Amino acid sequence: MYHTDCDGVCSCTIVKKTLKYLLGKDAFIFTQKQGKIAVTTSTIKLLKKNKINKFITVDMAVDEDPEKIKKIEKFADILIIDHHIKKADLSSAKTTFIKAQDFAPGIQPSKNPASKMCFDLANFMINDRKFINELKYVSSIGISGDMGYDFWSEKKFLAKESKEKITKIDHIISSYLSAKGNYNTIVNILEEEDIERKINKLLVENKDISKYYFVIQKELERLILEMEHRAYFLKSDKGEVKLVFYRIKSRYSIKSILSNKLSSEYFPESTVVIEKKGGFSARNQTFKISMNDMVKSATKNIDNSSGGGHIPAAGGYVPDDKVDEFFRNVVEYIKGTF
Ligand SMILES: [Mn+2]
Repeated sequence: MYHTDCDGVCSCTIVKKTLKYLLGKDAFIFTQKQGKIAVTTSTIKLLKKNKINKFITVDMAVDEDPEKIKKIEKFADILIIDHHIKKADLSSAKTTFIKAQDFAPGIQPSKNPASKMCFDLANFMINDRKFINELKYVSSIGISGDMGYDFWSEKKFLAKESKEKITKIDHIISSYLSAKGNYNTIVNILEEEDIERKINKLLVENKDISKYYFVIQKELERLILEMEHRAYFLKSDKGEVKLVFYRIKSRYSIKSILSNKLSSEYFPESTVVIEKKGGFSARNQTFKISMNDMVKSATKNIDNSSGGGHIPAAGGYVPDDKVDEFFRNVVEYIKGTF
């Protein structure tokens, strides 16, 4: 089970290929609905119905709801590989729980995408250079998706000169996921043997996939054009923008792409929150304000809400009629930081 974003798709591909390599078995792969970051009740039913007795989750904050994991432990062994900030310790006789903050304590967990962790774990077990390089290539796309490329090229894990090409592939994949949501389609492409050589043909020049890049770019342009009069801007006495809170309407799952873009290109010093139908995506890449803490605090008194993530990025959900309350809580929180 994998997260519905580029890092999730790449993590899933790495684990699926590794299982095939080591055991000769093809894993059954699936996602939950966008934004459902802990295990849902329907997932437990699905696993039971298919008599699954080995369950692996990647890039999912399943520790947000430990009870659901306890239920799955009754019929399956579990492996959890994730880099969201730890909320509960799920380690047990049945569950192997690997969080970035324990796996690599010296590295900011948000900079250690699940694809990088999955790659490192596979690398411990496999000596085949060619196979490992294929996994590394897939991990580079996932790392780019979680905005970790520069960090890992400074650490000499990734090549600086490949950044442009990998970023482009990441953007094509992320656009396809947000417009179409056929996550397994991308995994099926990325798991191809020799994918680095084939990726132009299978993805970049494949119009059924890459056309969505332009669809999403156009939608981003529209939303950015309308932002000036639709978004709320909280400013300091000196006139610096401290918070952009933007409620959008769009037919695409575009919140995190938009918040990434606004935060990196327009408001690198501010907090950016994008909300659509109660779902939200928050970003602040200064690392001075934790989005995880902000979101937890702003949702804590709202029933049926959820939220959390990383220091620079977090997401979650509040019921539609509670968005105003959530908005006020976010404004109060940011006011308390300057
Ligand atoms: Mn991730």
